[in-house]
Amino acid sequence: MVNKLEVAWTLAVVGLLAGVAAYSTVLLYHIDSLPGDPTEYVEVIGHQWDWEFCYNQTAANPAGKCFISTYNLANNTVTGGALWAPPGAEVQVNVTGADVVHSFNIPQLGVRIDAIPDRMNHFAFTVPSVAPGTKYLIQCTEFCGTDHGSMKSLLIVT
Ligand SMILES: [Cu+2]
Repeated sequence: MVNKLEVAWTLAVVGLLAGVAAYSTVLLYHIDSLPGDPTEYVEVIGHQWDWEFCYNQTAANPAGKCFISTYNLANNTVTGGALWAPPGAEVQVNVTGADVVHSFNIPQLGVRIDAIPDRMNHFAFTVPSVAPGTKYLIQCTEFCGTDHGSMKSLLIVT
């Protein structure tokens, strides 16, 4: 009698844990899934101490160029280039580092992904449907040397 009860509660716990494991596995698999057809792909490269953005060929950017972005703290502008995306766009960023470990972060949009040399990390986010010209600060959030604090750029809604 005791034996049957022990077997029953052991099997009940095993069943419960197997269910939790199956549910977690499915959830973890989907949590990292990227959109099948993003509006825009951008390669983001962290350098000491600037962000570089590379775009695929489009009608607006036929050469598919890369831009090194230099941030000006005094007037919240960038020169050289930025992360440009239209409102509502599903943007997939492919993030790497050129020299040391950086971290690509857009705090207002909950975007944060490490930029690691010799590794390509992927992340997708949706640009809010806001007015063109809206800016979101991009900043490095992994200490990467003396000018880490000024390693910033902008996401500019086009
Ligand atoms: Cu940094």
